[in-house]
Amino acid sequence: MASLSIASPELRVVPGAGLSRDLVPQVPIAASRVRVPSLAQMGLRVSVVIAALNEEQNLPYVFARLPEGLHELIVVDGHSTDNTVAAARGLWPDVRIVMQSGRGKGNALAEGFAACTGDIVVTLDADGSTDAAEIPRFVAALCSGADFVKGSRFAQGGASSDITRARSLGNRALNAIVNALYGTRYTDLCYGYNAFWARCLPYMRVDCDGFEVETLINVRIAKAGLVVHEVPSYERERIHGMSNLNAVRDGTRVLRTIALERMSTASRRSVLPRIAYRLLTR
Ligand SMILES: Nc1nc2c(ncn2[C@@H]2O[C@H](COP(=O)(O)OP(=O)(O)OP(=O)(O)O)[C@@H](O)[C@H]2O)c(=O)[nH]1
Ligand SMILES: [Mg+2]
Repeated sequence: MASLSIASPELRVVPGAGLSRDLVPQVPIAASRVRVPSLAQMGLRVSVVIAALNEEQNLPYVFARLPEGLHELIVVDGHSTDNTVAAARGLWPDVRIVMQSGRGKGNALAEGFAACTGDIVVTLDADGSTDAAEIPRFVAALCSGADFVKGSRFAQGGASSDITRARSLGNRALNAIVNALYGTRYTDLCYGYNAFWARCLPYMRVDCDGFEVETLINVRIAKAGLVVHEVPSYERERIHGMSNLNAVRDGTRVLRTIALERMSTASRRSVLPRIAYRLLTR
């Protein structure tokens, strides 16, 4: 793991062509199977982890954009009450289904990560908002020297037709806090489209339940001093169904996570942060 440890976190936005909106799936799976260069030919075992809660109707769009040559596709089902699991199996016969034991996206990703057997792990959403056809660009950034590759809607070439103005402002404020605390240059702390070498998992130790999971991962990656690249990503609106995110509730959880992570570091050095940390985690 020595190669992962560097003195200070380095965050670079990887230059790349702007994302075409043509990448956004408009038609169901049968009509839109997209050919992209084989990841298997590159000799990389890429595991894709998708947390899904009642996404039966969106899975055809999501799976249609998956590149060929994946090592494994893992869908972590969050006790869906629709036919998410059957739909996944019907669309992708080799899919590995993980039935999450707890609740929330954080718990789902933790259990999905535990099931991964690939060299590279990619996370994306099941609601059709993230485009799986972008995966090769994430993998290319990992191969060019990054330990962790963050998708960013706000890096040059990225965009979102989904995020509201209020959420965008909140995200920007949270970026600013984390960047000030850790000397990073994250532009999109709360985005669920990311990729990393599986060897980074011990640094993440995902142990949260909810939508604060991306923040927790980003902060722990920064604390470990791993090399982070950002790649521009285009997010569209969820295709079917309702969002599970509540901006105030989940924004508060993100803030609490940032505070706890900071105190857990500080508490190793002095008494007051240790007391505050214990009170907050009781
Ligand atoms: N397994 C599992 N998946 C979840 C859970 N909550 C959300 N997800 C999935 O996590 C992904 C992101 O959730 P969304 O509800 O789309 O939230 P969001 O993308 O942050 O918010 P929007 O931009 O409003 O869509 C989707 O694929 C959901 O199906 C959960 O408790 N368990
Ligand atoms: Mg969504």
